[in-house]
Amino acid sequence: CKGINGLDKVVLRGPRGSSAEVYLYGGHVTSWRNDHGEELLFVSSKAIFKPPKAIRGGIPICFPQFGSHGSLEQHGFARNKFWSIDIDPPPFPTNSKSFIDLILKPSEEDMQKWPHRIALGPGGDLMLTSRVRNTNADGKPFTFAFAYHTYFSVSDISEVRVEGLETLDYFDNLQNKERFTEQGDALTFESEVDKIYLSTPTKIAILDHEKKRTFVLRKEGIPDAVVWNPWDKKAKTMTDFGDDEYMHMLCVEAAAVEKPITLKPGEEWKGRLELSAVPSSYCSGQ
Ligand code: TA6
Repeated sequence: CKGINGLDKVVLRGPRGSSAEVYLYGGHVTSWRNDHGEELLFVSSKAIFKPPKAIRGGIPICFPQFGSHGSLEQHGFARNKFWSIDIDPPPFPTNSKSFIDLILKPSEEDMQKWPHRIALGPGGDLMLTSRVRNTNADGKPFTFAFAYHTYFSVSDISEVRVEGLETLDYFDNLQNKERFTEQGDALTFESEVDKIYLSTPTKIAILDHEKKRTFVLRKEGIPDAVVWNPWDKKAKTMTDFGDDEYMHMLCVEAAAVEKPITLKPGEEWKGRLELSAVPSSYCSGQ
């Protein structure tokens, strides 16, 4: 169905009786609601739904690079492009009856194409799977970085903990991307954070005290994780971000950044992220 500014909006719905829903603009998930219809993703009230500006929130796909590499556009072109429905998708394992297959082709004549499946699972889980195959006929390898830049909606960032990244090494984007080692406790937040955690476990948990809710990320083929909150000062510099919205969001992003992925001709990479939101009895300060 037609969405904002002509961007095709697609809606995935959960099974009968469930209010689970996923909204998509192109390859960009902009809403994920649980069985009770509660919104689980953050999208700024000032988000711009008009390419080439990426929508501020939801799950932008950063591809084929992460970050700004000089003249290349920040976080790659994928999140600013129009995607199309893939009528001949490759096999994607899914136990969901509610899914959509999309394809990103940078241009008609370009041989490269990147299939992507978004599925709403039986319990309202959200599954994203992306495939990248090197179809270069000239024998050249294809190297890329990747991230599902996920904006989670939280009640109050000062009462959120992240578990699963303790003791890991990370690059700190706020300290010249220098490498540090995380301390042994769960992460808590009281100022701007912009860290790329390296070779993280498959499972990462984000505990929201007030909502008594835990987001669980399970990822395959995507070794790193970026944690980002702009906090107040940085938020004020972003025209598509409300001044106090930083209190109600946290980005925890499944990413392949430290070691970009290189595919020889004919080789394929598959990345998969499964998100769930479960009730939790976490008490802050535990
Ligand atoms: O996810 C971390 C990050 O790379 C931050 O450095 C910040 O730039 C954020 O992405 C948002 O980037 P964007 O281009 O969407 O404004």
